[in-house]
Amino acid sequence: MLVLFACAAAWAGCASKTGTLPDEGGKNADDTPVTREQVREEFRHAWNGYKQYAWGHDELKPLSKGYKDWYQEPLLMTPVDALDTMIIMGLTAEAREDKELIVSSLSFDQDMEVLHFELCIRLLGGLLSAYELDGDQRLLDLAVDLADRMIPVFDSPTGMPYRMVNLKTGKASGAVSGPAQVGTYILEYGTLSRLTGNPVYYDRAKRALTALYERRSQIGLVGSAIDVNRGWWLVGDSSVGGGIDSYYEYLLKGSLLFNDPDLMAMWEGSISAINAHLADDSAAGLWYGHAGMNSGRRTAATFGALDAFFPAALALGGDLGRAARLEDSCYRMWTLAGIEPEMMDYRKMKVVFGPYPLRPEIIESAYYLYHYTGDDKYRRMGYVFFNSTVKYCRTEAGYAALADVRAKAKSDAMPSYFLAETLKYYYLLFAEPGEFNFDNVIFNTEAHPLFKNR
Ligand code: DMJ
Repeated sequence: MLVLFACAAAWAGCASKTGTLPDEGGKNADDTPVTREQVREEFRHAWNGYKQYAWGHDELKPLSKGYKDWYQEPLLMTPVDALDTMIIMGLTAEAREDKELIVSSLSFDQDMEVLHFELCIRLLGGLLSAYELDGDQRLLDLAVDLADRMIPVFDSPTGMPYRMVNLKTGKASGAVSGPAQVGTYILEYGTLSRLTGNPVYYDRAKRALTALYERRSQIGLVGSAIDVNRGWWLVGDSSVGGGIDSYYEYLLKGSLLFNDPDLMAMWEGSISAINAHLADDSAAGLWYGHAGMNSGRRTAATFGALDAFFPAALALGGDLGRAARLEDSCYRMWTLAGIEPEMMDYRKMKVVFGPYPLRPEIIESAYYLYHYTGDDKYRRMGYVFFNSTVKYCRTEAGYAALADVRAKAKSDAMPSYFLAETLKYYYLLFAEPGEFNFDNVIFNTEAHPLFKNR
């Protein structure tokens, strides 16, 4: 833990400079400064709502003041997802109480079918990261138990995982999958290999990533649905958005976390195809749209909240120019309706799908860009994002997703990633210089930091 908080090197180059927010659509946005203490208080507000109304369950329902469990038995989605955020924010009492709940009541010995992707990024990632920050062996034991129950998903003819697994029997199912659900495992399973000395976890995850990469089209793109038994593409629509996103993210992050040149070569092969065929660069700014994986022809000029992780990926991959231009576009997306829609048409500058489920990606990208450039503009974007989230999503019991950003109508959900990712990235964006060492870690796609070189 000490290493993480002590080193100031991550902040080199972050001397304050000033930049301007993009003008378009941002004129009335509230960029009143926000402090990390305010973020910490809002985290406590959300956590207290969970504690009061959903304790021991997966997620808070912030409007009806109840709870939601994903499956027949709770798997503590919110407590596990939130634990490392508490540690990073210095919320010691909350972290102690949360950890006690987890180690005393979380059991994966359950006869139920679960989504491998979601349990991997939220629970396996959360347990591993909390273990690395806190050192409690019981967290690692839970992580090993979970991974050993899930690993049969990789036993397909192609090595690409099935989508679901029964935690008791190991029976895997769901052969129709997509790139994100095939290729978002190397960070968590690889970290487990490093911590246990057992290479099997890393090997399975890498084999899956490689099998998917080998099935890219001649122009280097992947589609959005694939049969993992036969290795055939079922849907050829290509983008960097939902369903595909974290496959690309894990090629890059896996190569950096494990110094793996094969993964780096796959990232380099992928990013050149993405920039050649998905980037849409015009007077209206830089966007990344949809195209056919074989033809490269534009199929839709849409971009959404999930695509907004891509400036962070570009920045981490060294392309600060495109990263900055794309984050400017993302800012326009946010300010179109005063808070971020799930999907917009960037040629018409129109919202096409209106929910805001408290997503983190745009804030993650502002944090990465602030880290790499030191440009104060990214903190001011963060102020706009944070102030509108408080204004439109805060409720008496916590935070609520929006059903539609145009009407600002709320919906009865507070996803666990709001505490794992959204509030963590706000906190880190507004943190003190030297408080957190970005360069020591790689964040998994759920914002759980995993250590490099340990
Ligand atoms: C998170 O669970 C992860 O970031 C995932 O990769 C995509 N969606 C959500 C947050 O929007």
